Amino acid sequence: AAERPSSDMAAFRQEVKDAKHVLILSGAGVSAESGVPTFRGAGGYWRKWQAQQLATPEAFSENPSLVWEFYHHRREVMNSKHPNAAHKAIADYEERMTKEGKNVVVVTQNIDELHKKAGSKNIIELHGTLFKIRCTVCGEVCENRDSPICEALHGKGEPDPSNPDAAIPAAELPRCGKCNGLARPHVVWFGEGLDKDVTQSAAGHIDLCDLCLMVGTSSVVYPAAMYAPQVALRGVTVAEFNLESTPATDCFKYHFEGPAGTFLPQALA
Ligand code: BJW
Ligand code: ZN
Repeated sequence: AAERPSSDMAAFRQEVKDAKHVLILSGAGVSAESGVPTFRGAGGYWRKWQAQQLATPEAFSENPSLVWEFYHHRREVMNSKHPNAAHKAIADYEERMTKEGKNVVVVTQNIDELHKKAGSKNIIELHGTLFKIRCTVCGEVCENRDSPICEALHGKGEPDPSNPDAAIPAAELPRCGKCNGLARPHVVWFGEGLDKDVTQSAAGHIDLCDLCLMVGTSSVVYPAAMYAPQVALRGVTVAEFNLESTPATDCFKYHFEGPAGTFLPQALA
């Protein structure tokens, strides 16, 4: 279809009005205007590494101290970050739709919890959250919002490349409250499967939604990258909100190129 995708906001708003089950897929771009760095692109470095190098089970087993510095830093950064106009538009929309007996669900790749902070209720966190830890020995998962998460990480994790590796002994890194095993962030790293319950409930919305918004994701990380194209294949409208086009753009009916914080409040008003 040569005319695809369209950027006709009035036409899209009419589809928003008619929808009964809306799936909102989000990625790092939705939090960019809150000052949270995205993964791919200039802001994606921590010291000399990109997230793709540190967000792996291999990196953690080789140097758990380094990987913990990285996640500790990102937890601390979130203390001063707040939801932006895009998160708020999504949360307000869910509230209005719920009152009308309709359904809005946010399926996010983000681990920053900004959708929750904005007031969204129906959230599926595909890649986990910064604020849970999981024991590498017994598997126990627990919420953890301590700042710092442990004494040894206090003041560590500065992103400037001139900072030395803190080389914290494993015994002083975050430990399991149950068995004292080494704990790790409860997030999904490259090469790891997503939680079965999480992918199953996401699949339900992919099959049932009658409108889908794809917000601030580069559409390169699987399985999340295939969700919106899958919806589009059913003939359901998908609208992409991004600063640029992505490998998935041509699958979609609408593409709104620009900051999500500007376009989502218009689209969902
Ligand atoms: C704005 C904006 C503004 C900016 N407004 N927009 C099939 C094909 C090929 C490969 C695979 C495949 N299946 C599996 C794989 C391997 C791998 C993968 O996908 N690799 C690709 C990179 C090639 N996938 C996996 O390993 C997944 N596991 C899996 O599939 O298990 C089964 C399996 C196991 C083993 C082998 C095979 C299968 C797990 C992936 C987990 C990803 N984890 C991370 C880290 C999470 C924890 C953490 O945060 O540290 O998740 S990686 C990182 O990327 C993070 C993100 O959630 C994810 C997606 O990034 P996102 O959100 O799209 O961010 P960016 O930065 O890429 O893009 C931002 C976008 O916003 C840009 O487009 C900007 O333009 C835009 N933007 N400002 C609007 N204001
Ligand atoms: Zn344990």
